[in-house]
Amino acid sequence: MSGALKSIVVETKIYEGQKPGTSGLRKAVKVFQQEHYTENFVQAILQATADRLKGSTLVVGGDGRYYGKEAVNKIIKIVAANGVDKLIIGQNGILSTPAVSAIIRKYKTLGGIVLTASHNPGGPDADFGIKFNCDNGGPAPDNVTNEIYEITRVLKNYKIVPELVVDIDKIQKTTLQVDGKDFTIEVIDSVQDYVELMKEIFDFSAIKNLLQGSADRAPFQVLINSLNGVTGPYVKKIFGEELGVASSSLVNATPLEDFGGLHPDPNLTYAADLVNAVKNGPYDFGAAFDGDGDRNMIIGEKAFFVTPSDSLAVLAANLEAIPYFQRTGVKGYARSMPTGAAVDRVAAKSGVEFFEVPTGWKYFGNLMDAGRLSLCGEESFGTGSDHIREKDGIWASLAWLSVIAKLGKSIEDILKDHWTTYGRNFFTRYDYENCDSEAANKVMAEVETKIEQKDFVGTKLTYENKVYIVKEADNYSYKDPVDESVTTKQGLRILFEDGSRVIFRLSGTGSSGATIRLYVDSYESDPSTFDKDAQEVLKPLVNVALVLSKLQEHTGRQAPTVIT
Ligand code: VG1
Ligand code: CO
Repeated sequence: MSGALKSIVVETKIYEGQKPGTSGLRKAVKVFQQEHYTENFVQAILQATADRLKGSTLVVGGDGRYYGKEAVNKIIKIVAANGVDKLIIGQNGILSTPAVSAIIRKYKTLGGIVLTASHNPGGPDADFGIKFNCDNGGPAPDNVTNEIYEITRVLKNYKIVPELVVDIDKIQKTTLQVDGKDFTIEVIDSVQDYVELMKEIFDFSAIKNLLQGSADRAPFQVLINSLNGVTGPYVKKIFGEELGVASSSLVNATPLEDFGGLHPDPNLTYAADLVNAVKNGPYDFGAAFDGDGDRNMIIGEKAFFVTPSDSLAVLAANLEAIPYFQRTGVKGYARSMPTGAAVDRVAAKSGVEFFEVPTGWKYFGNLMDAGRLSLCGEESFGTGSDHIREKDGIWASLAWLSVIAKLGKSIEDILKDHWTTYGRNFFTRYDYENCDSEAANKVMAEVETKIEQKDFVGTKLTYENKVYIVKEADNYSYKDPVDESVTTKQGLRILFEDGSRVIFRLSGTGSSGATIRLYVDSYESDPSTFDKDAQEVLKPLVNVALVLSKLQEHTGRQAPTVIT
């Protein structure tokens, strides 16, 4: 390809429903494959950046799922036609979500396009997704995604350079002439920038010493499962090459277009292989990550499960184990609203500022940008810090290994000590996936009608001999302390006098039907309860929630699809 390239304008047709959810636009691959569908959405993203687009640099990459490369090739052509100066592309179209965030920040780009449906399955009959991250490296906030959506509803055409073809499998930098001006394409190593960042944040030699053991201490054995998602190459580089972990302990570490048929969601159900291997094997530590690498699950010896809410709290209490925080200090902690409240107690004890935000990582960004937030997390296996503006699975596993190296204890002992100091928040989430939308709406309406009744506060809800008195109930809304924007209808909450909480939300990441999420959180300070099974402790509250919502009646579901 040589000489001058020219853009053309393609008349298009409008597609309904290009509304980004909790994290980008997620639909079946077949939906994205429709003529103009992907092009429309990409053009809308670019138009939403308005006058900042001309002369800018953008990043693109994704989790390697089916349709990713085709989407990259389309994006190259559309970006070139819209007056962008430079496009940075992960080799083979591969970049984890945290890596995109890191690259946006490092090279000060206008933003990045992330090609992923995250933890949703991949392949020709599964899901694809497109997400836009802004110049702070974080997921576009609501005002930007609303703008993108509004543009998709009126879009008449898009611009494209049909002849522009680039080999994205080869690391290279090329400058071409497009419409009489320079357009540069840089295909970069997918892992290098991210690995450099991790080495600045963590003490790799301390972690390596832990993993390799010494004369008086056995090696600390880890098993890392990438679920055939994007983290494979990052894991091989960091855990394999840098930290010396044997490749036999780094499993499913090659990104596959269909994740090898796995559901790349690191929880007890979908990462059961990891759980079983750690339960029956010699391992001290197990970690799994989701398709795009922003989620993590951490388990200890014999598959001792660390709930994400506890994981956040333990890291909060031990941040001084990590060199990055020794340098920056600890500015604040935050969690999403449904996340178990364990970190609240660490914040209260240490006097560090604390925030509760709606579900979705985009709500943490403003607080981080304002220098008020260092560490945050979500119950959905998301943990991260202000080193970037996305949650970060590999970061979380390195953070845990740093804490373990510092404390010299097993994961189980670290958790038990934590509960002894702070008490224990028991947490569970029930997911009812792929319900009929109408039925799911009925469940939500049932709860909303009840909690709106004037005398609902003070109501006693009972299960066997347990009595819960309603202290407060609402449809959660949030006012951002930085820009004062208000976000409403973020989940139905029932707060009880003893501090327990029950929350109902509809998922915003599915591609069809509706997923109902029921979150239950309660606090115990009595040490004799700490060893109990969370399901047993929370059973009365779960039942109260099921009766109140008539969930089983409305949906016909006797049991959830996934229990966390
Ligand atoms: C889910 C999680 C939420 C998370 C989001 C994106 O959203 O509950 O906490 O931020 O996924 O994660 P929802 O609307 O389905 O509950 V990821 O790793 O899929 O980008
Ligand atoms: Co993800």
